[in-house]
Amino acid sequence: MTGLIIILCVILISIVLVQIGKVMELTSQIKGEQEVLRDNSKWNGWLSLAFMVVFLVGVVVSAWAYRNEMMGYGPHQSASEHGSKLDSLFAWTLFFTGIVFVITHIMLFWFAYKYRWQAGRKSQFVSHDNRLEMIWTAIPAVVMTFLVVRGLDAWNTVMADVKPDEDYMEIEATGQQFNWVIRYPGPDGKLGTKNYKLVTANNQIGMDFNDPKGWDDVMPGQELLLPVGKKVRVRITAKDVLHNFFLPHFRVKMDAIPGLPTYFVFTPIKTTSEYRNELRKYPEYNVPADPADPTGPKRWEKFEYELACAELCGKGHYSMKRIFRVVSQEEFDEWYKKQESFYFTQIRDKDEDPNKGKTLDVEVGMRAKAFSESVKTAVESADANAKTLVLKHVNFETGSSALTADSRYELDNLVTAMTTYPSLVIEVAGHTDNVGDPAANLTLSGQRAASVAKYLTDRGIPASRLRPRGYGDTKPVAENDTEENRAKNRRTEFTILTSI
Ligand SMILES: [Cu+2]
Repeated sequence: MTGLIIILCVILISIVLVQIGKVMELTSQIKGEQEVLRDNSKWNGWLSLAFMVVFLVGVVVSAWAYRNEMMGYGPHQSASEHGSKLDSLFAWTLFFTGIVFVITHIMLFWFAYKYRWQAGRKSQFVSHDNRLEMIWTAIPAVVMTFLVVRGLDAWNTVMADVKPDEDYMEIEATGQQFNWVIRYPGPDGKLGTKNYKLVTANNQIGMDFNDPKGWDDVMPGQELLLPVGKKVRVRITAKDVLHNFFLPHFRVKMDAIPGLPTYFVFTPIKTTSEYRNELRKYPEYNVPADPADPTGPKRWEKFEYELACAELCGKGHYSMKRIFRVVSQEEFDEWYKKQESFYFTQIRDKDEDPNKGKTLDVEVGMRAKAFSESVKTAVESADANAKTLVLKHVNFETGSSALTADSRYELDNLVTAMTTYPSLVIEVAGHTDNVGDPAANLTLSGQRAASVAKYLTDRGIPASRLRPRGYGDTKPVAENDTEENRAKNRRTEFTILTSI
Protein backbone atom coordinates (compact mmCIF):
# COMPACT_ATOMS: atom_id res chain seq x y z
CA MET A 1 0.00 0.00 0.00
CA THR A 2 2.71 2.47 1.03
CA GLY A 3 4.63 1.56 -2.12
CA LEU A 4 1.59 2.37 -4.25
CA ILE A 5 1.13 5.75 -2.54
CA ILE A 6 4.80 6.60 -3.12
CA ILE A 7 4.53 5.72 -6.82
CA LEU A 8 1.35 7.83 -7.14
CA CYS A 9 3.03 10.78 -5.40
CA VAL A 10 6.06 10.59 -7.73
CA ILE A 11 3.77 10.54 -10.78
CA LEU A 12 1.71 13.48 -9.49
CA ILE A 13 4.78 15.57 -8.62
CA SER A 14 6.22 14.89 -12.09
CA ILE A 15 2.96 16.08 -13.68
CA VAL A 16 2.99 19.27 -11.54
CA LEU A 17 6.62 19.99 -12.52
CA VAL A 18 5.84 19.50 -16.23
CA GLN A 19 2.84 21.86 -15.89
CA ILE A 20 4.94 24.52 -14.11
CA GLY A 21 7.49 24.28 -16.94
CA LYS A 22 4.72 24.85 -19.52
CA VAL A 23 3.38 27.87 -17.58
CA MET A 24 6.88 29.41 -17.44
CA GLU A 25 7.29 28.90 -21.18
CA LEU A 26 3.98 30.62 -21.87
CA THR A 27 4.80 33.55 -19.53
CA SER A 28 8.15 34.12 -21.25
CA GLN A 29 6.41 34.21 -24.58
CA ILE A 30 4.03 36.87 -23.28
CA LYS A 31 6.52 38.95 -21.22
CA GLY A 32 9.66 38.49 -23.29
CA GLU A 33 12.73 36.36 -22.43
CA GLN A 34 14.84 39.23 -21.07
CA GLU A 35 12.31 40.35 -18.52
CA VAL A 36 11.80 36.83 -17.18
CA LEU A 37 15.54 36.33 -16.89
CA ARG A 38 15.91 39.60 -14.97
CA ASP A 39 13.08 38.70 -12.58
CA ASN A 40 14.48 35.22 -11.97
CA SER A 41 17.99 36.51 -11.32
CA LYS A 42 16.69 39.11 -8.90
CA TRP A 43 14.75 36.48 -6.99
CA ASN A 44 17.70 34.12 -6.93
CA GLY A 45 19.95 36.92 -5.66
CA TRP A 46 17.62 37.82 -2.82
CA LEU A 47 17.06 34.19 -1.92
CA SER A 48 20.85 33.71 -1.77
CA LEU A 49 21.11 36.57 0.73
CA ALA A 50 18.23 35.20 2.79
CA PHE A 51 19.82 31.75 2.81
CA MET A 52 23.14 33.28 3.91
CA VAL A 53 21.50 34.99 6.89
CA VAL A 54 19.56 31.89 7.95
CA PHE A 55 22.65 29.70 7.51
CA LEU A 56 25.03 31.94 9.48
CA VAL A 57 22.48 32.49 12.26
CA GLY A 58 22.02 28.68 12.35
CA VAL A 59 25.79 28.20 12.64
CA VAL A 60 26.03 30.64 15.56
CA VAL A 61 22.96 29.25 17.33
CA SER A 62 24.07 25.60 16.96
CA ALA A 63 27.62 26.46 18.10
CA TRP A 64 26.11 28.04 21.20
CA ALA A 65 23.66 25.18 21.76
CA TYR A 66 26.41 22.52 21.48
CA ARG A 67 29.14 24.50 23.26
CA ASN A 68 29.25 21.96 26.10
CA GLU A 69 30.24 19.24 23.65
CA MET A 70 33.39 21.12 22.72
CA MET A 71 36.75 19.86 23.92
CA GLY A 72 38.41 22.07 26.51
CA TYR A 73 35.16 23.84 27.35
CA GLY A 74 32.54 23.39 30.07
CA PRO A 75 32.32 19.74 31.17
CA HIS A 76 35.10 18.70 28.77
CA GLN A 77 38.00 20.44 30.48
CA SER A 78 41.23 18.47 30.49
CA ALA A 79 42.36 16.72 33.67
CA SER A 80 46.10 16.72 32.98
CA GLU A 81 48.83 19.31 33.12
CA HIS A 82 49.55 19.38 29.38
CA GLY A 83 45.89 18.97 28.34
CA SER A 84 44.98 22.67 28.35
CA LYS A 85 47.92 23.37 26.03
CA LEU A 86 46.48 20.99 23.43
CA ASP A 87 42.96 22.35 23.95
CA SER A 88 44.16 25.88 23.34
CA LEU A 89 45.71 24.74 20.02
CA PHE A 90 42.29 23.51 18.93
CA ALA A 91 40.64 26.72 20.15
CA TRP A 92 43.07 28.94 18.19
CA THR A 93 42.64 26.83 15.05
CA LEU A 94 38.87 27.10 15.44
CA PHE A 95 39.17 30.86 15.89
CA PHE A 96 41.10 31.40 12.64
CA THR A 97 39.18 28.89 10.55
CA GLY A 98 35.97 30.37 12.01
CA ILE A 99 36.86 33.84 10.70
CA VAL A 100 37.68 32.45 7.26
CA PHE A 101 34.48 30.37 7.30
CA VAL A 102 32.26 33.40 7.98
CA ILE A 103 34.02 35.71 5.50
CA THR A 104 34.00 33.18 2.64
CA HIS A 105 30.32 32.38 3.14
CA ILE A 106 29.32 36.06 3.20
CA MET A 107 31.33 36.64 0.03
CA LEU A 108 29.90 33.60 -1.70
CA PHE A 109 26.27 34.65 -1.27
CA TRP A 110 26.84 38.39 -1.52
CA PHE A 111 28.59 37.98 -4.89
CA ALA A 112 25.79 35.74 -6.12
CA TYR A 113 23.41 38.60 -5.33
CA LYS A 114 25.54 41.55 -6.47
CA TYR A 115 26.65 40.06 -9.78
CA ARG A 116 23.32 38.56 -10.76
CA TRP A 117 22.32 38.85 -14.44
CA GLN A 118 21.45 42.33 -15.59
CA ALA A 119 20.75 43.54 -19.10
CA GLY A 120 23.86 44.91 -20.74
CA ARG A 121 26.28 43.93 -17.96
CA LYS A 122 29.44 42.25 -19.23
CA SER A 123 31.78 39.94 -17.25
CA GLN A 124 35.27 41.18 -16.55
CA PHE A 125 38.12 38.66 -16.57
CA VAL A 126 41.16 39.20 -14.32
CA SER A 127 43.92 36.93 -15.59
CA HIS A 128 46.57 38.04 -13.08
CA ASP A 129 46.82 40.46 -10.15
CA ASN A 130 50.04 40.64 -8.14
CA ARG A 131 48.46 42.50 -5.28
CA LEU A 132 45.71 39.91 -4.83
CA GLU A 133 48.23 37.07 -5.07
CA MET A 134 50.33 38.72 -2.36
CA ILE A 135 47.36 39.17 -0.05
CA TRP A 136 45.98 35.68 -0.28
CA THR A 137 49.41 34.11 0.05
CA ALA A 138 50.67 36.28 2.89
CA ILE A 139 47.65 36.12 5.20
CA PRO A 140 47.38 32.29 5.29
CA ALA A 141 51.18 32.04 5.55
CA VAL A 142 51.28 34.26 8.65
CA VAL A 143 48.33 32.46 10.27
CA MET A 144 49.75 29.01 9.45
CA THR A 145 53.17 29.99 10.84
CA PHE A 146 51.52 31.09 14.07
CA LEU A 147 49.58 27.83 14.36
CA VAL A 148 52.50 25.58 13.36
CA VAL A 149 54.96 27.26 15.75
CA ARG A 150 52.51 26.90 18.62
CA GLY A 151 51.87 23.31 17.55
CA LEU A 152 55.58 22.47 17.54
CA ASP A 153 56.02 24.06 20.93
CA ALA A 154 53.09 22.02 22.30
CA TRP A 155 54.44 18.85 20.67
CA ASN A 156 57.86 19.34 22.28
CA THR A 157 56.30 19.91 25.69
CA VAL A 158 53.80 17.06 25.50
CA MET A 159 56.19 14.48 24.04
CA ALA A 160 59.14 15.34 26.30
CA ASP A 161 60.43 12.30 28.18
CA VAL A 162 61.16 12.43 31.90
CA LYS A 163 64.57 13.66 33.01
CA PRO A 164 66.66 11.14 34.99
CA ASP A 165 66.55 13.15 38.24
CA GLU A 166 62.83 13.83 38.03
CA ASP A 167 60.27 12.43 40.46
CA TYR A 168 57.86 10.24 38.53
CA MET A 169 56.28 6.83 38.56
CA GLU A 170 56.41 4.46 35.66
CA ILE A 171 53.68 2.03 34.75
CA GLU A 172 53.34 -0.25 31.78
CA ALA A 173 50.38 -0.87 29.50
CA THR A 174 50.39 -3.89 27.21
CA GLY A 175 47.60 -4.05 24.67
CA GLN A 176 46.37 -7.44 23.58
CA GLN A 177 43.21 -8.84 22.03
CA PHE A 178 41.14 -7.83 23.99
CA ASN A 179 42.30 -6.16 27.16
CA TRP A 180 44.99 -3.95 28.63
CA VAL A 181 47.46 -5.55 31.02
CA ILE A 182 48.60 -2.76 33.33
CA ARG A 183 51.76 -3.34 35.36
CA TYR A 184 52.92 -1.25 38.33
CA PRO A 185 56.53 -1.48 39.51
CA GLY A 186 55.98 -2.41 43.18
CA PRO A 187 57.91 -0.93 46.13
CA ASP A 188 61.28 -0.81 44.28
CA GLY A 189 59.79 1.60 41.70
CA LYS A 190 61.33 -0.38 38.83
CA LEU A 191 59.59 -2.58 36.29
CA GLY A 192 61.18 -5.96 35.58
CA THR A 193 62.34 -6.97 32.12
CA LYS A 194 60.20 -8.89 29.65
CA ASN A 195 60.78 -11.25 26.78
CA TYR A 196 58.09 -12.26 24.35
CA LYS A 197 59.56 -15.79 24.24
CA LEU A 198 58.54 -16.25 27.88
CA VAL A 199 54.84 -15.66 27.26
CA THR A 200 52.69 -18.47 28.67
CA ALA A 201 49.06 -18.78 29.77
CA ASN A 202 50.03 -17.68 33.30
CA ASN A 203 52.73 -15.22 32.30
CA GLN A 204 50.70 -13.22 29.79
CA ILE A 205 53.20 -10.47 29.08
CA GLY A 206 56.35 -12.62 29.20
CA MET A 207 57.96 -11.29 32.37
CA ASP A 208 61.49 -12.55 32.97
CA PHE A 209 61.47 -13.91 36.51
CA ASN A 210 65.25 -14.13 36.60
CA ASP A 211 65.17 -10.37 36.97
CA PRO A 212 64.69 -9.47 40.67
CA LYS A 213 63.28 -6.06 39.62
CA GLY A 214 60.17 -7.82 38.41
CA TRP A 215 59.50 -9.89 41.52
CA ASP A 216 57.57 -7.13 43.29
CA ASP A 217 55.74 -5.92 40.15
CA VAL A 218 51.99 -5.88 40.53
CA MET A 219 49.23 -6.26 37.99
CA PRO A 220 46.12 -4.91 39.69
CA GLY A 221 42.72 -6.26 38.77
CA GLN A 222 39.93 -4.10 37.43
CA GLU A 223 40.63 -1.16 39.71
CA LEU A 224 43.54 1.06 38.70
CA LEU A 225 44.59 4.06 40.76
CA LEU A 226 46.89 6.99 40.08
CA PRO A 227 48.01 9.67 42.54
CA VAL A 228 47.02 13.25 41.69
CA GLY A 229 49.83 15.67 40.87
CA LYS A 230 52.40 12.94 40.23
CA LYS A 231 54.09 12.63 36.86
CA VAL A 232 53.27 9.27 35.28
CA ARG A 233 55.30 7.72 32.49
CA VAL A 234 53.42 4.99 30.69
CA ARG A 235 55.43 2.41 28.77
CA ILE A 236 53.16 1.33 25.96
CA THR A 237 53.53 -1.94 24.11
CA ALA A 238 51.34 -4.40 22.25
CA LYS A 239 51.47 -8.16 22.12
CA ASP A 240 49.56 -9.00 18.97
CA VAL A 241 48.21 -6.23 16.74
CA LEU A 242 48.17 -2.45 16.73
CA HIS A 243 46.29 -0.95 19.71
CA ASN A 244 46.08 2.61 20.97
CA PHE A 245 46.43 3.78 24.55
CA PHE A 246 43.78 6.48 24.90
CA LEU A 247 42.90 8.41 28.06
CA PRO A 248 40.63 11.09 26.59
CA HIS A 249 40.22 13.17 29.76
CA PHE A 250 43.99 13.47 30.11
CA ARG A 251 44.50 14.12 26.38
CA VAL A 252 46.76 11.07 26.26
CA LYS A 253 46.78 9.05 23.07
CA MET A 254 49.57 6.88 21.76
CA ASP A 255 49.81 3.86 19.49
CA ALA A 256 50.71 0.53 21.08
CA ILE A 257 52.83 -1.23 18.49
CA PRO A 258 54.04 -4.85 18.64
CA GLY A 259 57.84 -4.83 18.82
CA LEU A 260 58.20 -1.06 19.10
CA PRO A 261 57.76 0.32 22.64
CA THR A 262 56.31 3.83 22.85
CA TYR A 263 55.61 6.01 25.88
CA PHE A 264 53.56 8.93 27.11
CA VAL A 265 54.26 11.18 30.09
CA PHE A 266 51.43 13.02 31.80
CA THR A 267 50.45 14.48 35.16
CA PRO A 268 46.84 14.11 36.35
CA ILE A 269 45.79 17.36 38.03
CA LYS A 270 42.23 16.57 39.09
CA THR A 271 41.10 13.65 41.21
CA THR A 272 38.07 11.69 40.07
CA SER A 273 35.95 13.25 42.81
CA GLU A 274 37.13 16.79 41.91
CA TYR A 275 36.17 16.15 38.29
CA ARG A 276 32.79 14.81 39.38
CA ASN A 277 32.18 17.95 41.38
CA GLU A 278 32.89 20.08 38.33
CA LEU A 279 30.44 18.05 36.24
CA ARG A 280 27.80 18.56 38.88
CA LYS A 281 27.35 22.16 37.70
CA TYR A 282 25.97 21.10 34.33
CA PRO A 283 22.30 20.18 33.93
CA GLU A 284 23.08 17.41 31.42
CA TYR A 285 25.06 15.63 34.17
CA ASN A 286 22.25 15.96 36.69
CA VAL A 287 20.08 13.36 35.03
CA PRO A 288 19.96 9.73 36.24
CA ALA A 289 22.91 7.70 34.95
CA ASP A 290 20.56 4.83 34.23
CA PRO A 291 17.32 6.03 32.55
CA ALA A 292 15.58 2.87 33.80
CA ASP A 293 16.28 3.93 37.39
CA PRO A 294 15.11 7.56 37.77
CA THR A 295 15.93 7.68 41.50
CA GLY A 296 19.40 6.17 41.06
CA PRO A 297 22.75 8.00 41.02
CA LYS A 298 23.19 10.95 38.67
CA ARG A 299 25.52 10.97 35.67
CA TRP A 300 28.11 13.11 37.45
CA GLU A 301 28.20 10.68 40.37
CA LYS A 302 28.99 7.78 38.05
CA PHE A 303 31.70 9.61 36.13
CA GLU A 304 35.03 7.76 35.76
CA TYR A 305 38.25 8.37 33.84
CA GLU A 306 38.30 5.78 31.11
CA LEU A 307 41.11 4.04 29.32
CA ALA A 308 40.06 2.93 25.87
CA CYS A 309 41.72 1.36 22.88
CA ALA A 310 41.47 3.86 20.03
CA GLU A 311 42.49 1.45 17.28
CA LEU A 312 40.04 -0.92 15.63
CA CYS A 313 41.95 -4.01 16.71
CA GLY A 314 39.37 -6.76 16.20
CA LYS A 315 35.87 -7.82 17.05
CA GLY A 316 36.32 -7.51 20.85
CA HIS A 317 37.87 -4.03 20.50
CA TYR A 318 35.11 -2.32 22.50
CA SER A 319 35.79 -4.49 25.55
CA MET A 320 39.25 -2.98 26.13
CA LYS A 321 37.79 -0.30 28.38
CA ARG A 322 39.41 0.12 31.83
CA ILE A 323 38.82 2.61 34.62
CA PHE A 324 41.59 4.75 36.10
CA ARG A 325 40.72 6.44 39.38
CA VAL A 326 42.79 9.48 40.33
CA VAL A 327 43.05 9.88 44.09
CA SER A 328 45.15 11.69 46.68
CA GLN A 329 48.69 10.47 47.28
CA GLU A 330 47.66 9.06 50.69
CA GLU A 331 44.77 7.06 49.26
CA PHE A 332 46.99 5.82 46.48
CA ASP A 333 49.71 4.69 48.94
CA GLU A 334 47.07 2.88 50.98
CA TRP A 335 45.82 1.03 47.88
CA TYR A 336 49.32 0.35 46.56
CA LYS A 337 50.39 -1.26 49.83
CA LYS A 338 47.56 -3.76 49.52
CA GLN A 339 48.55 -4.90 46.01
CA GLU A 340 50.23 -8.29 45.90
CA SER A 341 53.23 -9.14 43.81
CA PHE A 342 52.26 -11.03 40.66
CA TYR A 343 55.35 -13.23 40.91
CA PHE A 344 54.88 -14.31 44.50
CA THR A 345 51.14 -14.90 44.18
CA GLN A 346 50.88 -16.44 40.70
CA ILE A 347 54.24 -17.85 39.63
CA ARG A 348 56.36 -18.71 42.67
CA ASP A 349 57.23 -22.43 42.82
CA LYS A 350 55.16 -23.22 39.71
CA ASP A 351 56.77 -24.70 36.60
CA GLU A 352 57.36 -21.26 35.06
CA ASP A 353 59.38 -20.18 38.10
CA PRO A 354 63.11 -20.28 37.29
CA ASN A 355 63.79 -20.00 41.05
CA LYS A 356 61.67 -23.00 41.97
CA GLY A 357 63.07 -24.74 45.06
CA LYS A 358 65.41 -21.86 45.94
CA THR A 359 64.85 -19.48 48.86
CA LEU A 360 65.15 -15.90 47.65
CA ASP A 361 66.75 -13.15 49.76
CA VAL A 362 63.65 -11.04 49.43
CA GLU A 363 61.53 -13.92 50.72
CA VAL A 364 63.83 -14.33 53.72
CA GLY A 365 63.19 -10.67 54.52
CA MET A 366 59.42 -10.98 54.01
CA ARG A 367 59.25 -14.12 56.16
CA ALA A 368 61.33 -12.55 58.94
CA LYS A 369 58.90 -9.65 59.10
CA ALA A 370 55.84 -11.92 59.09
CA PHE A 371 57.45 -14.18 61.72
CA SER A 372 58.20 -11.36 64.15
CA GLU A 373 54.64 -10.07 63.71
CA SER A 374 53.07 -13.45 64.45
CA VAL A 375 55.30 -14.00 67.51
CA LYS A 376 54.26 -10.56 68.80
CA THR A 377 50.58 -11.47 68.32
CA ALA A 378 51.07 -14.83 70.06
CA VAL A 379 52.91 -13.25 73.00
CA GLU A 380 50.23 -10.61 73.47
CA SER A 381 47.29 -12.98 72.96
CA ALA A 382 45.32 -14.24 75.94
CA ASP A 383 44.00 -17.21 73.97
CA ALA A 384 45.91 -20.43 74.75
CA ASN A 385 45.39 -21.79 71.21
CA ALA A 386 46.99 -18.71 69.68
CA LYS A 387 50.24 -19.47 71.54
CA THR A 388 51.22 -22.29 69.17
CA LEU A 389 52.98 -21.39 65.93
CA VAL A 390 54.03 -23.76 63.15
CA LEU A 391 57.60 -23.39 61.83
CA LYS A 392 56.47 -23.65 58.20
CA HIS A 393 59.91 -23.49 56.66
CA VAL A 394 61.76 -25.83 59.01
CA ASN A 395 62.35 -29.16 57.26
CA PHE A 396 64.44 -32.28 57.75
CA GLU A 397 66.18 -34.72 55.45
CA THR A 398 63.92 -37.71 54.72
CA GLY A 399 63.75 -40.14 57.65
CA SER A 400 66.39 -38.25 59.60
CA SER A 401 66.62 -35.48 62.18
CA ALA A 402 69.17 -33.48 60.16
CA LEU A 403 67.85 -29.99 59.36
CA THR A 404 67.76 -28.92 55.70
CA ALA A 405 70.00 -25.99 54.79
CA ASP A 406 67.07 -23.58 54.21
CA SER A 407 65.62 -24.26 57.69
CA ARG A 408 68.20 -21.91 59.18
CA TYR A 409 66.32 -18.84 57.92
CA GLU A 410 63.27 -19.50 60.04
CA LEU A 411 65.26 -20.82 63.00
CA ASP A 412 67.30 -17.58 62.94
CA ASN A 413 63.99 -15.71 63.15
CA LEU A 414 63.14 -17.80 66.19
CA VAL A 415 66.53 -16.96 67.76
CA THR A 416 65.75 -13.28 67.17
CA ALA A 417 62.32 -13.68 68.79
CA MET A 418 63.82 -15.44 71.84
CA THR A 419 66.32 -12.59 72.17
CA THR A 420 63.63 -9.93 71.76
CA TYR A 421 61.51 -11.56 74.47
CA PRO A 422 64.12 -12.72 77.04
CA SER A 423 61.56 -14.21 79.39
CA LEU A 424 60.02 -16.46 76.75
CA VAL A 425 59.99 -20.20 77.49
CA ILE A 426 58.86 -22.44 74.67
CA GLU A 427 58.02 -26.03 73.96
CA VAL A 428 59.51 -27.21 70.66
CA ALA A 429 57.29 -29.98 69.35
CA GLY A 430 57.95 -32.49 66.56
CA HIS A 431 54.99 -34.18 64.83
CA THR A 432 54.77 -36.84 62.12
CA ASP A 433 52.03 -38.33 59.96
CA ASN A 434 50.73 -41.85 60.62
CA VAL A 435 52.83 -43.60 57.96
CA GLY A 436 55.17 -46.22 59.44
CA ASP A 437 55.65 -47.57 62.94
CA PRO A 438 54.18 -45.28 65.67
CA ALA A 439 57.08 -45.98 68.06
CA ALA A 440 59.62 -45.09 65.39
CA ASN A 441 57.63 -41.92 64.56
CA LEU A 442 57.68 -40.93 68.19
CA THR A 443 61.44 -41.36 68.41
CA LEU A 444 62.05 -39.47 65.14
CA SER A 445 59.82 -36.56 66.17
CA GLY A 446 61.66 -36.36 69.50
CA GLN A 447 65.02 -36.32 67.74
CA ARG A 448 63.81 -33.61 65.37
CA ALA A 449 62.59 -31.43 68.23
CA ALA A 450 65.94 -31.94 69.89
CA SER A 451 67.88 -30.92 66.82
CA VAL A 452 65.83 -27.69 66.63
CA ALA A 453 66.59 -27.07 70.31
CA LYS A 454 70.29 -27.73 69.64
CA TYR A 455 70.30 -25.18 66.81
CA LEU A 456 68.91 -22.62 69.26
CA THR A 457 71.28 -23.43 72.14
CA ASP A 458 74.22 -23.31 69.71
CA ARG A 459 73.22 -19.71 69.07
CA GLY A 460 73.20 -18.74 72.73
CA ILE A 461 69.62 -19.48 73.81
CA PRO A 462 69.78 -21.15 77.28
CA ALA A 463 68.53 -24.75 77.26
CA SER A 464 66.43 -23.90 80.32
CA ARG A 465 64.10 -21.86 78.10
CA LEU A 466 63.48 -24.77 75.72
CA ARG A 467 61.34 -27.89 76.17
CA PRO A 468 61.90 -30.12 73.14
CA ARG A 469 59.32 -32.90 72.83
CA GLY A 470 58.28 -35.45 70.21
CA TYR A 471 54.61 -36.28 69.76
CA GLY A 472 54.91 -38.71 66.84
CA ASP A 473 51.56 -39.11 65.10
CA THR A 474 49.48 -38.53 68.24
CA LYS A 475 48.45 -34.94 67.52
CA PRO A 476 47.42 -34.67 63.87
CA VAL A 477 45.96 -31.36 62.65
CA ALA A 478 44.21 -33.08 59.74
CA GLU A 479 42.98 -36.54 58.77
CA ASN A 480 45.88 -38.63 57.42
CA ASP A 481 43.82 -39.40 54.29
CA THR A 482 45.58 -37.46 51.53
CA GLU A 483 49.20 -36.60 50.81
CA GLU A 484 48.35 -32.93 51.30
CA ASN A 485 46.91 -33.58 54.76
CA ARG A 486 49.79 -35.85 55.74
CA ALA A 487 52.17 -33.02 54.80
CA LYS A 488 50.22 -30.77 57.18
CA ASN A 489 50.69 -33.29 59.99
CA ARG A 490 54.44 -33.58 59.45
CA ARG A 491 55.38 -30.37 61.18
CA THR A 492 57.55 -28.67 63.74
CA GLU A 493 55.88 -26.14 65.98
CA PHE A 494 56.56 -24.23 69.11
CA THR A 495 54.25 -23.19 71.93
CA ILE A 496 54.83 -20.25 74.19
CA LEU A 497 54.58 -21.72 77.66
CA THR A 498 55.34 -18.67 79.67
CA SER A 499 56.58 -15.18 79.14
CA ILE A 500 56.85 -13.97 82.71
CU1 LIG B 1 42.83 -2.69 20.93
